[in-house]
Amino acid sequence: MAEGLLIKGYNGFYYVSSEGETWTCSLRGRFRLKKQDFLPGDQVEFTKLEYPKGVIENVKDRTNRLVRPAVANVRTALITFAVTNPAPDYALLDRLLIQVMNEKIRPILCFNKCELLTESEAEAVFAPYREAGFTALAVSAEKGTGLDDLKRALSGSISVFAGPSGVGKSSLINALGLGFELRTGGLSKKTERGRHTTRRVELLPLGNDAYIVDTPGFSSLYLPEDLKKEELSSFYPEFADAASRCPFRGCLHWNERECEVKNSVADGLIDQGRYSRYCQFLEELKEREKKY
Ligand SMILES: Nc1nc2c(ncn2[C@@H]2O[C@H](COP(=O)(O)OP(=O)(O)O)[C@@H](O)[C@H]2O)c(=O)[nH]1
Ligand SMILES: [Mg+2]
Ligand SMILES: [Zn+2]
Repeated sequence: MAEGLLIKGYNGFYYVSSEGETWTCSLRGRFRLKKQDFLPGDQVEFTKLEYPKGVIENVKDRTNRLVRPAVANVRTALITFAVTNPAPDYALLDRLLIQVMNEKIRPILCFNKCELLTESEAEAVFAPYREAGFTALAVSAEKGTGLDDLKRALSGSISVFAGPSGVGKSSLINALGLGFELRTGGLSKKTERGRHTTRRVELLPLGNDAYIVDTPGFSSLYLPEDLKKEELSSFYPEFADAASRCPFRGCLHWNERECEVKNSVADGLIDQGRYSRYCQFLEELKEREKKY
């Protein structure tokens, strides 16, 4: 039996990509009876009929599934911001990082519009994240710079975008992609939202077995519902070394009298901004836990 990747579903048909060809598949009747659903990102087994027709026989176990957008087997989230115009909202960036890591999805930070700043100005924008150990790429969709690095980072995985509107996500897909033209710029928030609710999720091929979802995910402004304040620091890889030396067990790196994380912030070894936002999130979690 042939194997392939489900790219999108539409009107009861499923488009399956396999060895460079796209097959238009229907389902065996028994799948309609079971509550089995099929999502973009699913690895499926199918029987080839006369090209391009096929029948899906089986779906393989998923490593994960996102609800919004509804996609299976997402390995990478491309958290995208502009270095300027608009300047990054770091609190949102950190919230997105936490949400993505909480789903066990690999975050890649992508900073677009780099041609609008000097190299050192742009670097100052993402330095705290590189120093923390995250992959942070500097790109320009407009000038085409950094796109090879980005392609390499995405190769062999299904990725979903995260990030606010206006930072250049659609422009990046157009710049990376193999001939699709997504609408960019000039859309009011309202139209954009309206459009996304009616649009179906689709995986766009970027070559090298890389696929990206055309609908952004992780738009929530809230920290994950199940997150406990004791777990928050696990989303800050740059705290780990100092945290292991904190004298108090279960140190929250907050108002403890002695704390190696706070010392490292004071010594300039941990970014002050990242730490301040950590404290802000910690208070949010404390408030939330008080309510229950
Ligand atoms: N200067 C500059 N502008 C860009 C770049 N990429 C996108 N833009 C512009 O930013 C605006 C928003 O882009 P769009 O792709 O629609 O962003 P999205 O809302 O994140 O999908 C558009 O006016 C683009 O032309 C870039 O690399 N440099
Ligand atoms: Mg867009
Ligand atoms: Zn501490």
